[in-house]
Amino acid sequence: MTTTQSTTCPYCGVGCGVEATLDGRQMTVRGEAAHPANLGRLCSKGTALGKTFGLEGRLLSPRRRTPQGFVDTTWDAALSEVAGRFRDIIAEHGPDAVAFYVSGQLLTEDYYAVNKLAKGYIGTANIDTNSRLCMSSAVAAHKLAFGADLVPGVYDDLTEADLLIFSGHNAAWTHPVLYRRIEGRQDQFRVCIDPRRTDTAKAANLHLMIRPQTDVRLWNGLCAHLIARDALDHDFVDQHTQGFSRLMAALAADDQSLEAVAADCDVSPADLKTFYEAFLHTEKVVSLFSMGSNQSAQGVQKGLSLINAHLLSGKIGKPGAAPFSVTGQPNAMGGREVGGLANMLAAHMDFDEASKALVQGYWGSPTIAPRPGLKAVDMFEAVRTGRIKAIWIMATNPMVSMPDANRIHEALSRCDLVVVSDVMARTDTMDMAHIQLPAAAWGEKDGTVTNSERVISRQRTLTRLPGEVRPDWAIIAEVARRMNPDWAPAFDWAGPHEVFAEHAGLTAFENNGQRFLDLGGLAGMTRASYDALMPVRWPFPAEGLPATRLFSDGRFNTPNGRARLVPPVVRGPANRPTPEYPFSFNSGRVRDHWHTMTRTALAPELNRHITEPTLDIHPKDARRLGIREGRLAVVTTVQGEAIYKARVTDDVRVGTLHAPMHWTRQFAPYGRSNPLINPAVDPLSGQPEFKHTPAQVRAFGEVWHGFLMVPRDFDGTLPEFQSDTVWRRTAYAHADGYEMAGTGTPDSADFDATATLEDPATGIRRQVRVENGRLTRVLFIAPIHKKLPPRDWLLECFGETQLSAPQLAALLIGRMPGVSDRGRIICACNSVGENAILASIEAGATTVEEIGEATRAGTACGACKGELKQCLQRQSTQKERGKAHV
Ligand SMILES: Nc1nc2c(c(=O)[nH]1)N[C@H]1C(S)=C(S)[C@@H](COP(=O)(O)OP(=O)(O)OC[C@H]3O[C@@H](n4cnc5c(=O)[nH]c(N)nc54)[C@H](O)[C@@H]3O)O[C@H]1N2
Ligand SMILES: Nc1nc2c(c(=O)[nH]1)N[C@H]1C(S)=C(S)[C@@H](COP(=O)(O)OP(=O)(O)OC[C@H]3O[C@@H](n4cnc5c(=O)[nH]c(N)nc54)[C@H](O)[C@@H]3O)O[C@H]1N2
Ligand code: SF4
Ligand SMILES: [Mo]
Repeated sequence: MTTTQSTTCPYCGVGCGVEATLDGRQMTVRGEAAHPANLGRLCSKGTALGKTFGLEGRLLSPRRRTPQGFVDTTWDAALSEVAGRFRDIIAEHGPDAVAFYVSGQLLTEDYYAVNKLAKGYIGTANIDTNSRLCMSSAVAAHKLAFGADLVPGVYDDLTEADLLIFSGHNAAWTHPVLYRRIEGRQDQFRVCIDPRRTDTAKAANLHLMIRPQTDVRLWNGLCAHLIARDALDHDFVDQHTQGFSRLMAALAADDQSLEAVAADCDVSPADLKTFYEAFLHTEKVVSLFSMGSNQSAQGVQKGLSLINAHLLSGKIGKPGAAPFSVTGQPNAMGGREVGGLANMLAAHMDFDEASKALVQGYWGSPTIAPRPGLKAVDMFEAVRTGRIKAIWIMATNPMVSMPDANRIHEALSRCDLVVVSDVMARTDTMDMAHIQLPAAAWGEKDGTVTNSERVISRQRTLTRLPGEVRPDWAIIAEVARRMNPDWAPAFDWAGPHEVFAEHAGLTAFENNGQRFLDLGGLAGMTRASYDALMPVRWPFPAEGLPATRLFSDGRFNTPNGRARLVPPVVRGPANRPTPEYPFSFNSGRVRDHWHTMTRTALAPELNRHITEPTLDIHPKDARRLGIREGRLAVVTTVQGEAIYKARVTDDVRVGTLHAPMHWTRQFAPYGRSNPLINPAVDPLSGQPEFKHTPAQVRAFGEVWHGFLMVPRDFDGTLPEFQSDTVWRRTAYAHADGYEMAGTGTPDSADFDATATLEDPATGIRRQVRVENGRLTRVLFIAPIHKKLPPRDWLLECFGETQLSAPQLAALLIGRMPGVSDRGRIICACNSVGENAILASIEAGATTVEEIGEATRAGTACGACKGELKQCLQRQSTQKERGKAHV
């Protein structure tokens, strides 16, 4: 039987509507044409949702750790143990001895349930979320400037704007569907502010490739420029803001001349002037800001300085004019609404006495957390030092994603009780659990998420719950009921619709227009109306939907209704590079992977764009340090070490390094970024400085390299490697491929080969095993200066149930004459490799559209169009060079 449902993509904060059709567990997806976020579009990750919906790797029953490893247990035993041990620890050490670390990938209902349990019943605010790593600087800046965590922009503003600024935001890769909206606006001027030349930067009209962490200087300079040129919106500043003279005095303390600012930011004065003048002369300006802004020890100040420029010029609350912090995770915004951050109580309320009384009154709860709890970095430190004795982690993988990851390992190793709820059986964090709880995944549960533009959408159930999995909110409610029978009525929801209705009710409770976050219009939600809920934007008070745009009447959520112009202060030279660690190490995302790869690594299409962790380093630095393209490089920081494949490119600045955040112990134990990252945080928001850690780099000096391939369905266990072998794993359609290298004797990765070819003269070894006509192992090893064959054809051979004679004969050569390699996959949706794209250009394609006609690349989600353009440019410069030689 097939069923079709409207639901919402579980990846990024764009929040695209998805129409999913299910036949058994076979899923096909389409972008939902009627959804306001995507109007029918999906990116490569959304398109591949069907590929990651199988049960491969899922945790299907609760398990507990024993000395012999994890064993299945019953829900009854697992829940009683979690409830009992939390209760005992609280009885002995007080409520602050337990903690919850949750996630912007929980649904609003899950988030609400756990926040209520922690703050209203246990009485601790030790509940923080991975949004601390993501949005907390923007949250703090919004609260300071607007009086509450309010995002003024909506997606329509992006197409409405005449000047669009990407500040620390690689939207082309991280919010692809949103990015595609602006394609139709050829006349829009786009500025990208990023120390790296990203795809977003390459497509912009102006790229300010600033010195890392100089954003505040840049935006302050703009504010000073607006003042000096008398380009303020005086009426707006007079009537709707406060703090102007203090801001002006603070700005005047620095030399704000174009030359001085340009020198500090290390951009040309001419480019800086172009940016400032464009801002000054354009009425409709949207400034998107994301992780390059938030993930900094000055994250809040970066946000404030950008917001100040909009307030001074009145470019806010109008169509096409807004400072716009985009959310990363699907429900980062929903989590902020329920108050899942340790320093917020609930529903945009803080820990003042009035708010505490209000929330406790609404909940009818026995207690209320008296004060803010520990923020993520401090929380794990308290786990490490034993102040926190039990932690429950839900829907996040802190062993990979927290800064200074080795310390997280230390913390969780020492903790008395680690409970982890996840959908996958093996993650780096799951491996640390005492109790593992199997959560229902996307498509198996009902709930709501709120996207970047405050639109609440439903995620809907598509299939029965597999195995014994349960939705997160239901697990939390059951633990609460078992912790104390008196609490049972407060956690006795009949379904997520009741949780949502209660949450909506709290936002409206005794509100009277005091808090802009008001979902009163949704408070009476029944199951039927919840099931039928169409995407809706808040605020949504009981009296009906107000204007789309916040602040359109110039009224902000501060006591006197005025926005605050807060002078951004930059702290001293903390966290500066040193002679020992002279580089600035930056980290972030690649186009086709989602965070710690627990889901996207299951989709071969998504693995082939970037197959292994790479380190971007400038040619000047690489030359000086003897680091070569494609060879391994070792990065060290005070905190740790990681080994990456070097990509020598002037897309990064001299003195800076960049690596992806995604790889884990399971895919590249040596290529993990977060053991490198210092735990410096913004003093106000507690957000870690993921984008900047002082670092050193050197060549690894491998003397051999090779690859191993095993069938994907082989036996589920990873091969054993020599301890000095650096390896990375990639899942392809039929086989797992391991890239290997080392400085000592080559790894033999022992297996019984059915054919071996050893060439003592060259030092090349090739081994294969064929069983009943099927290929079951391949190992190629060569000295580093010898080339290895391309991998595609061999990988494809794993899909053959009966290899032909010519195939068998070619195995040890590693390639089939006449069969060409696809190369790096550029278009993930249609699986088109670089080689086919280059061939189409050779054959005469001169535009992205013509490449699409010839190869289908770029004709689905379009996220690769930037790269197609770059292929065209590269080929034409090569031709030019060729001509010049003749
Ligand atoms: N493909 C994909 N998309 C995703 C995600 C994913 O994992 N994969 N995750 C989602 C999530 S949770 C998030 S938070 C978003 C993040 O989305 P983005 O913020 O766009 O992504 P990042 O790559 O983390 O960082 C953005 C840029 O900040 C730049 N940067 C570094 N230092 C500075 C600086 O000092 N100043 C400035 N101006 N820029 C700097 C980096 O070079 C980088 O290009 O993406 C969401 N979308
Ligand atoms: N170096 C570096 N580190 C970073 C960043 C960076 O830019 N650089 N960015 C930071 C940012 S912005 C973010 S948002 C974080 C993200 O980091 P994480 O949150 O750690 O990353 P995910 O891989 O998304 O983890 C989500 C986990 O939840 C599981 N899961 C999925 N669905 C469900 C569900 O319905 N219920 C439950 N219980 N589990 C589920 C997944 O299997 C996975 O294990 O990383 C941060 N870390
Ligand atoms: S842009 Fe892609 S990842 Fe983000 S919600 Fe849309 S389909 Fe999902
Ligand atoms: Mo994020």
